[in-house]
Amino acid sequence: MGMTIAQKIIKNHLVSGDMTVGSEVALRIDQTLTQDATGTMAYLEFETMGIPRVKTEFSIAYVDHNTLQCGFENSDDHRYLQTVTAKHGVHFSRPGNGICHQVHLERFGKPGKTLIGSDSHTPTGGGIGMLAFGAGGLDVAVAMGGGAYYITMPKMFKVNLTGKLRPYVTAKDVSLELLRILSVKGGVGAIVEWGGEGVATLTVPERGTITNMGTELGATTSIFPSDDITRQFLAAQGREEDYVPLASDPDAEYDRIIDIDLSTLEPMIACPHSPDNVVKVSSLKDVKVDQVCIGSCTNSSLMDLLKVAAMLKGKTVHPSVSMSVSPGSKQVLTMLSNCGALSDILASGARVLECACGPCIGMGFSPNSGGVSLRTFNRNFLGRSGTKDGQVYLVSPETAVAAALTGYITDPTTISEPLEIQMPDKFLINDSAVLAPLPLEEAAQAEVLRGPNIKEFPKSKAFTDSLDAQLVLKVGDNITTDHIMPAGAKILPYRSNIPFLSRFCFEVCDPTFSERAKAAGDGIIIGGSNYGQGSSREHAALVPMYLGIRCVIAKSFARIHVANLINAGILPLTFENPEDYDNLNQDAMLHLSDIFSGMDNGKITITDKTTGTSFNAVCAFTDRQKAILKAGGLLNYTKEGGQ
Ligand code: MIC
Ligand code: SF4
Repeated sequence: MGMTIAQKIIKNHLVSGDMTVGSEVALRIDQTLTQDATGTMAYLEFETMGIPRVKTEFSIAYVDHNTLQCGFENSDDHRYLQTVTAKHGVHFSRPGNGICHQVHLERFGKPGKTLIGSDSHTPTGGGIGMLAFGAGGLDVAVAMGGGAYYITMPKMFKVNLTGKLRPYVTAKDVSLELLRILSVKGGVGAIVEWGGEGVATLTVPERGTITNMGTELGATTSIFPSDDITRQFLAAQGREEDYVPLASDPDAEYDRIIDIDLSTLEPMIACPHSPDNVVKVSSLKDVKVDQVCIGSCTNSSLMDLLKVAAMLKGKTVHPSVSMSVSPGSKQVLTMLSNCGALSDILASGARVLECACGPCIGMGFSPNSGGVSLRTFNRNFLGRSGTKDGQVYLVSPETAVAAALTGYITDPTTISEPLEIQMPDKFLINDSAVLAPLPLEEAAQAEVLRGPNIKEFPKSKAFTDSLDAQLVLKVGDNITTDHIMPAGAKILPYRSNIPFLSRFCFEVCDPTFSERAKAAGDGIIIGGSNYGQGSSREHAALVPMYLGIRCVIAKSFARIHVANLINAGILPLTFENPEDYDNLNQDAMLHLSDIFSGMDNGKITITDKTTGTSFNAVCAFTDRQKAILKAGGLLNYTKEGGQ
């Protein structure tokens, strides 16, 4: 039987396991990336493992989430990242050099290679034919140390593209259309492969937009073929030698095929507060807009911003709209500046921000109270913008500019002149903001600089065979890691300080959670379906662990979060009968017995001591996962010699 692109890359990197859907496979990882907000933890974990130098082909640390250096905490984090990476063989991309996924696509991504990154949008690399996964920091630390990355062998979905996008209809609209079809749960357990004749009409950055947004489907990852377009992009980036062709076999089998005709697609928009709440832009045309933000790892490429500049040229942003543009990288910003496009953006009244995540992670540009904000980003979860009642919509850059000019949500296909922008034959290459690690001889002597904000990694408890714990929080469906552990300007400087962060855990759902969980001692959280979707931040597991959470029982879990829970030594269980969820009340005392044999049999009985009733929760842990849980987390397990 023929193979899909992903199956071929998995086969080439298989360390152990068999490739049947649902079984565990261990993969050799060629490249790793971290960003600052998850990176400090990942390197603290790497240091704990006691391995002197990374064993990957290429590892890099980006600083892009919090670059502001407001206060010593953030500056200390940056200094720690710069010195720890230099010592251990990791490249360091300085603050201001750009957003990790954009820079990685431009400068380091290679077709056919595997990449894991401590950021959920690492699948952006699929745009250049990499098999790229978002992962928790600890999994990245293990991969840097030469360890394998474990995933459940996914199903294969194919999106078959035909036709060609019409002017002002974009790759972002393709992503939003797929989210409309599949929902934020629709990709769980699957790799989404993009194929069909329409693929040849999409540039690498457009493909990157699409694989980036695949994260919002809950997919394990997304990938495009590596073809002549990929070769041209690599050549324009001065690295044609990194090109290898990649295609699925003609008789490859897919579990599901979805057809999208690019030529009939219209501009789409995701309404508050979920990326799958998608309708046509034309259906919202009377909605007044307060703010427009362009950028993020989804839509900050040179092509995106050249289009933005062309639409803004000679025009003025509507007086009631506040507009920001964050270029994705120093390369993008420099090229915009050299060709004069930057002046067109500035002349329109838009504010140009640093090449960083910025407003996407709530670092500035929070909307006004109740304000409507149109963003070219990938997430519009409640409160993520920094304004709890902000109404955040996700759109393409073209739709964003149309709104910025008119002051209302506007279908861009109705307003403008033709927009003819060509990919450049040569990008401007200057990697001076990427620092190479120290040579081996110097590295051994080099000092790692830590500030007082860098606190110790919290210690987790090993499991015993039974557990009595209080049900400290009951939440509904689609809880995101932004609900569990919010980000934003106030909190991001403390990503290396779990005790401080813990005050904000679940703040948007229940501001009393942190205090109550601490007071309860051992605690249990009850969740609905798709618990832990969104970001890869392992803080959403480490902080609850620090607050005493021992177990989460949900209707279903998101992939990266469930791995992070196991890594943190928190037991993730699924309701055998989802109706049992309805009978549980916050504050109940729960008793779990025979946990070890239950892990083996796949079923654990839980008694609600408050009502005297019992119910079953199920699990399907691999032997390795059981050993990790029993040890109280991956770090303990690794220290005890586990692989
Ligand atoms: C996000 O987009 O939510 C983030 C911030 O990039 C996160 C990582 C983090 O929380 O640091 C992600 O996507 O994994
Ligand atoms: Fe940064 Fe936003 Fe991309 Fe996350 S989604 S990496 S915060 S730009």
